[in-house]
Amino acid sequence: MSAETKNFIAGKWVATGSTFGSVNPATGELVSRCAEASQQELDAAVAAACDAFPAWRKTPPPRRAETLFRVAELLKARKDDLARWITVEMGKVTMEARGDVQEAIDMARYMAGEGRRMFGHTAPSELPDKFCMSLRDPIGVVAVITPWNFPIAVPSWKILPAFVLGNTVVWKPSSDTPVCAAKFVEAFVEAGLPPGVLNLVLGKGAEIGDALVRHRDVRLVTFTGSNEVGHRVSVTAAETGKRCALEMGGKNAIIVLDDADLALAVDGIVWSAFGTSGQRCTAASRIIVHNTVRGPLTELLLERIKQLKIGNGLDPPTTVGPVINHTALEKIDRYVHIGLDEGARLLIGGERFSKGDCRRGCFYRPTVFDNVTPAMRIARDEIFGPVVCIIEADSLEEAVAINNDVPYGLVSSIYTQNVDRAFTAMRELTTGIVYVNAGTIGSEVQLPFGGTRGTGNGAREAGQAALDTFSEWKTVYVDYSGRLQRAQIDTETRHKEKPQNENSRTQISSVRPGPGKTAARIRGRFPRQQHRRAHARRNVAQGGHRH
Ligand code: UN1
Repeated sequence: MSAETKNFIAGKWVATGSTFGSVNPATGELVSRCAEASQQELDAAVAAACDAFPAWRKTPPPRRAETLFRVAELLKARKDDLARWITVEMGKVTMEARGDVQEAIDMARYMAGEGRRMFGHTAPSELPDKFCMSLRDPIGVVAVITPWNFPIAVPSWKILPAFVLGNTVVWKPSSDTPVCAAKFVEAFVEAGLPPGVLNLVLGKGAEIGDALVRHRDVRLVTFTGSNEVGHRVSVTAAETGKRCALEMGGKNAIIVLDDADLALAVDGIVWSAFGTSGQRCTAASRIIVHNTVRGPLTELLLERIKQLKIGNGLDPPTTVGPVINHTALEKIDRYVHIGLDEGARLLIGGERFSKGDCRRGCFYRPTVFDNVTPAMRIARDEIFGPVVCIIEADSLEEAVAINNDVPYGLVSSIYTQNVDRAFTAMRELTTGIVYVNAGTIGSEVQLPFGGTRGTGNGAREAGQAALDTFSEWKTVYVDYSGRLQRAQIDTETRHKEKPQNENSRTQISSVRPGPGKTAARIRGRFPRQQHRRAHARRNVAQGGHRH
């Protein structure tokens, strides 16, 4: 068990009057008592983030990035320890917990690299002697609200780009994984992040999370979690005039065509459907299979599922850990009964697993339904557990149509050995992420992550796209003509101008050093001041703006 887990505000760990417990889903044991933030701590956290913002935003980005590089090193040194906390607090098996930490290390390195890039754009102007560019500016105080299924990786997708771009953060992690959150914050503290740049508030979403989204000094809310809560976040953000980036549910499918390598497809299905016990927004919960290969695919799949080992994620042979809590367990069980009532056929699983030590935890058997039709609720709703539906299709076109016809649009995958079909699918699948000959999980930090339809609101995380989510574009026009130049207006008259006289600027600028002439001598012939005076005279004579 860990000592009491506290809030982190303005560079200090802060206890409060009331606490809540974090519980190990594999054993039911208490992991830590955690200090629950009230409105008072929330206000202090937002005030600290506001106060820290001016200096942090003016810190040169390469300096900000140095802190991120140090965070990467600290996470790397603590990978085993952090992974252990992840398994203890949310249940995923050790190998996956290490992947969770690795994803944050990768993101820290990638975003730290942005400290020396963070490219803006230059574009030509329609007017002479005018320079145009766009630059990235931070937004201000960012509210970061994160789920329990990736207690380190998902927060890193939000906090690291926010920081390199010069924002400050108030972070409310899931109340199921507060210890992992505090451990992540420790890495930032040791990396030398200035006080107030990162603040942590612990508590329930409905209370402290809602107050954070509502807070008038928060400029951007970035949220990953359920559609139900995401919708509320989005309404509150709109009411209070904030930007908001949402990452929500999925009902991801793997399409298996009749020319697919079936053994490879089964590897992808087992990993995508039962990895993290199906508790990824990227998990595969639908298999859309060509009817001619449904039999052999199902047989291979059931064979592989029988080899999975359910148990505590800390035990090396375990391949499927617990689900997060009893509420999740009940929801999964409820959906299994909905599936049976709808007429789907249960092939394996469909019940809790409570053998031996598992009786104390929240375990559910990997579950497969077939005879599922696209209209059934188990084929449309996000269950967020180890449950997968097999749906038949007669063609690529039908498979794609079934894939696209759900309220979510995060990931789809297709197994085929035909390059024409693969490219057709890449074009026609309407999800934010598409895999060919790989399952639905395995996103990498250097590419955009996010989905269409009910999965999100268009914002993306990771990759270069994250920079747009966490910054404002500032467009800068520099007019060095020394006169009023009107965009869209003075562009029209220029081509009608009469040939210019001897003193005109065009002539000046057209002089090039010829043989025996040097640039310095030419500058000497047309000194700056003389040039300006000539301009001023012409401007007066010609009524202002023209040459
Ligand atoms: C999530 O499920 O919330 O591709 C994130 C993946 C991981 C990220 C998952 N890299 O499954």
